[in-house]
Amino acid sequence: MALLKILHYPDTRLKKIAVPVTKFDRALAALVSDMAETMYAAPGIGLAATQVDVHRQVVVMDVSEERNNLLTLINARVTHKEGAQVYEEGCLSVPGIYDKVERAALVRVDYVDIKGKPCVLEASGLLAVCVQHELDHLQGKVFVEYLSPLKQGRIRTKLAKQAKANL
Ligand code: K1U
Ligand code: ZN
Repeated sequence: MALLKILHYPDTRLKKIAVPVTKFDRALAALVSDMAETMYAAPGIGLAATQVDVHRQVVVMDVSEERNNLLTLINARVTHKEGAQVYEEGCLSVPGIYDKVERAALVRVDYVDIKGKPCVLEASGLLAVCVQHELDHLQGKVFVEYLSPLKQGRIRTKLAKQAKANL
């Protein structure tokens, strides 16, 4: 197992669109295991492969209090969205920034598990927020893109300062 490096906004690699997984092999299992370890260590409640510079449709999530309910979504597609909710989101690729984003309240998602078995997830509340946030990453979208251009500019300046300070 290994901790992976998480890309930080506005790294252009976060804009890449992930391709579907076609091989359900040991390399995929190792990627999922490393992503889960990286998410738990961060700590976070989700991580998309895009954030670790792997451009394949792989997401790990765990929104449980006990941190013992790992969900792995591969080749996920939202098939139904309903209602709206606003949640103050964070992102491991945008450290220290939290802001409100409106998303669907309920989502139904078709995906396959790590063995390629078809599954369906129905999610509401934080899980629904997290699914939508992670699937956005796979499409090259970071949550700050829902914010005003003014806020996005401030976030870029703040993160550039942080990056300079960490050199
Ligand atoms: O995708 C990511 O960058 C992970 C992100 C997921 C997320 C958080 C909040 C709303 C939507 C999506 C995070 O996990 S940020 C860290 C965080 O929220 C958290 C960390 C530890 C415990 C509880 C929350
Ligand atoms: Zn994120």
